Amino acid sequence: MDQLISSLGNATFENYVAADSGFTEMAYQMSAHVLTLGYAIMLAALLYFVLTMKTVAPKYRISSVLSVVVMVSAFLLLLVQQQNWTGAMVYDADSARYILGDGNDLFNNGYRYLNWLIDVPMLLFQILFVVTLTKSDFSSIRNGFWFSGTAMIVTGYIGQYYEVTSPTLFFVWGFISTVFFFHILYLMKKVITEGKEGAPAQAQKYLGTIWTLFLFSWMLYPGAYLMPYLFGGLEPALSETAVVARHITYTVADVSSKVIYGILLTLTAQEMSKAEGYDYEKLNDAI
Ligand code: RET
Repeated sequence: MDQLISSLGNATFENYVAADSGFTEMAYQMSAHVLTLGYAIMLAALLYFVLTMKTVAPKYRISSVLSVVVMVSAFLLLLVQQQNWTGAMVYDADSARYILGDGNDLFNNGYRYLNWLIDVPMLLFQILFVVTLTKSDFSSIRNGFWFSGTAMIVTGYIGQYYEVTSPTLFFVWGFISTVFFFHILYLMKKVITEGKEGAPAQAQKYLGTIWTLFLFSWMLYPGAYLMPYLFGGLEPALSETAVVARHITYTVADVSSKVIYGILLTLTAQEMSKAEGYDYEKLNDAI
């Protein structure tokens, strides 16, 4: 077993736990189930965004289109992520544990990071198609979102390879990523504050909720990145609880930051559409 551990190199801590103690039935299955729940929700929500497209005035529909793009990409990548989990582990009857299978892929969260490369810019652009900026320049905010979003993910993607082998590199890359994250939070706060000005009262309330949801759901990602250390202190914890906690955290974060966020933007756009004379509840079926 120790020899196996020493040959794991830059593999993420999930593999080290598999090689060290293996996973109990409960830890393995809960992980598989929560990963499955993740992609199933994306497919279901895809239908919501397609079917509600016409409940908002045409100029807001790009927001729904972006949600559709996010759902398709998240569905596919989360499906692959789930298969990566079940493909990497095998059941070992001798120890009654799930351990690393031989010859297959190891487990890696990288699919998620690559998914974010598509979804993070889309989610950030999305709100720009719903709100009207009163002071800031649309293209400079858009470029800031794109630049910092991409830089945050690429630096975090590099850092996650070192979560077991080099805590120093893991924290340095994580820190650089966090600087870009703060820039995104700053820009988003600005967009929401300006967006509230002149918006109907109910839309303002939704925008307030979107900011709270944004803070909560986006903070979960660095929490999941840190998970082996949240359970282990200065050393990464080889704990199956930490593995399951990471899968659950990512899934809650994905559902909140993509699906609930998209629904709240749809509701905001519906209110704004109504205020501009486009009330879907009063339209006839021909439209
Ligand atoms: C990383 C690395 C550690 C430091 C920070 C991170 C932030 C990640 C975030 C990801 C958001 C992803 C979303 C995906 C939706 O599809 C990269 C984990 C700060 C905020 C919203």
